[in-house]
Amino acid sequence: MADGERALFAWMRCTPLWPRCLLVLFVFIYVDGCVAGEETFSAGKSVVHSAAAFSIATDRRYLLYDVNPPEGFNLRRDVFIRMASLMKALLKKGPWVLVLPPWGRLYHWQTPDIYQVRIPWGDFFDLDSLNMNIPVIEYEHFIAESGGPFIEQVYVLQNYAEGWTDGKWEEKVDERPCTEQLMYSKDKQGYYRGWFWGYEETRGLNVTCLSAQGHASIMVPILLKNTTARSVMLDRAETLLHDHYGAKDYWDTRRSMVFAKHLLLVGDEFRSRYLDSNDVDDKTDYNEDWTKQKVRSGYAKGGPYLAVHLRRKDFLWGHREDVPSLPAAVNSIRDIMKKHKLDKVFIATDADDDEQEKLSKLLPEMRRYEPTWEEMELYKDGGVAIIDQWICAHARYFIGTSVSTFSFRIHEEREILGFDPKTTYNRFCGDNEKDCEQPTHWKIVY
Ligand SMILES: Nc1nc2c(ncn2[C@@H]2O[C@H](COP(=O)(O)OP(=O)(O)O)[C@@H](O)[C@H]2O)c(=O)[nH]1
Ligand SMILES: *[C@@H]1O[C@H](CO)[C@@H](O)[C@H](O)[C@H]1NC(C)=O
Ligand SMILES: *[C@@H]1O[C@H](CO)[C@@H](O)[C@H](O)[C@H]1NC(C)=O
Ligand SMILES: [Mg+2]
Repeated sequence: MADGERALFAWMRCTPLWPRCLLVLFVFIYVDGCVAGEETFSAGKSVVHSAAAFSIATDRRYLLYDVNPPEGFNLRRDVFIRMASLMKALLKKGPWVLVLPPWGRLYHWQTPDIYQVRIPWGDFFDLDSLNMNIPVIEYEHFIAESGGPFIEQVYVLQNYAEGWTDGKWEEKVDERPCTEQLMYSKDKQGYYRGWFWGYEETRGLNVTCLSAQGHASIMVPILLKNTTARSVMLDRAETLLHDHYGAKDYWDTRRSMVFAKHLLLVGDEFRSRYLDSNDVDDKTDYNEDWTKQKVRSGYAKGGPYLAVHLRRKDFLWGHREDVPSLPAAVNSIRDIMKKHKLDKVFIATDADDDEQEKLSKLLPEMRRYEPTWEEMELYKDGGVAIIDQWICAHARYFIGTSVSTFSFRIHEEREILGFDPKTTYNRFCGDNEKDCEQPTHWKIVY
């Protein structure tokens, strides 16, 4: 796309919201003077669209974060929500921006010969939509804007070594000796190197361990009073809890996590080609502006297929009680298809080749999204996971796997689209599981 076209495109995307676009410039000038009002960044009230808007804000501080390396894609998406609520608390006090931690080096993203580090959020999510909730920038934007690959203060969060004293819960944060081996080491200049998302040249100027117990916003006083660093990274951010799990703030952030357009198009194309599914017939039309998307629960009908998320791999290890064998899963699938008069079934799974082969013998009519090598190279494991989730989110009926965050994110997507909870909060039972409790319905809050 030529520059002129890109500018026009950006303008066109801005057009329906143009009073807000102007407001953004105003907001940034305002923020620059350090007088950001409480309402400045509340969800849906401000829209940050253009790079021009960013360059005006020079005094802002940067919040960076990372998550325990073994954690997968879908728990990381949950930690983003916790950081967003911390950001909302910080924005009441001054101009902060959240730096999105590049994706990569994830345990499950092992497709050979495909380079999967330093992946920007824009490859998976729509940045304009994220920015309508809280101000966010990509890591490379941070390097350019802040004057180099330096993070002034790294706080490594950890639990209290002594656990909860007296079994009494209280919220607290204290500087403490590191309880685990520090994943950062000093270079010749005395700066810290470590895993900064594959950016080898990035350094932390100071690394300190903090024991933290509480909700994400307990970090507000620390960030405002205990450090003057302009860029602060919270490593092991999953240590912090949700401020308001399942409340409006949670859902606002969750709704802002709109998938990148090119992935939605691939999913929609697959639905229409193989599953007779389209938004008009399925009643799953959605507003491109998530702040305007609001549908009655039960309005969405979904495409004429059953969608299944069948988590395997590490979920099989240790003979988890709540994960079914393949033959048992296929029996359940057949029952559901009969009961709901569906003759098509879509399967999303991380099963290995051997299990995939078994599955296709047991259920020859199943449909899967199978990317070509070129598609895999383009979308990567993360994009393919999103395409699978998007297709699952549009089915007339969905069944997932117990305690899989991959399945949980599909529940939320269906909740946003307005599906009847009965068609969403379902999971397989283990072959010998006694109390097969079904997933909790987290009702959307607007
Ligand atoms: N494409 C695809 N990938 C999957 C599927 N199930 C699991 N995965 C991969 O395995 C990872 C599972 O890890 P995670 O996101 O932590 O979810 P959880 O472990 O199920 O809670 C995902 O991020 C995907 O990379 C699936 O149905 N389709
Ligand atoms: C933050 O500063 C206060 C006041 O100086 C101090 O009491 C507290 O221990 C500090 N907290 C951390 C985590 O450094
Ligand atoms: C590093 O950060 C800690 C915690 O904020 C602070 O106490 C310490 O003085 C800092 N060290 C340096 C060398 O700036
Ligand atoms: Mg996981």
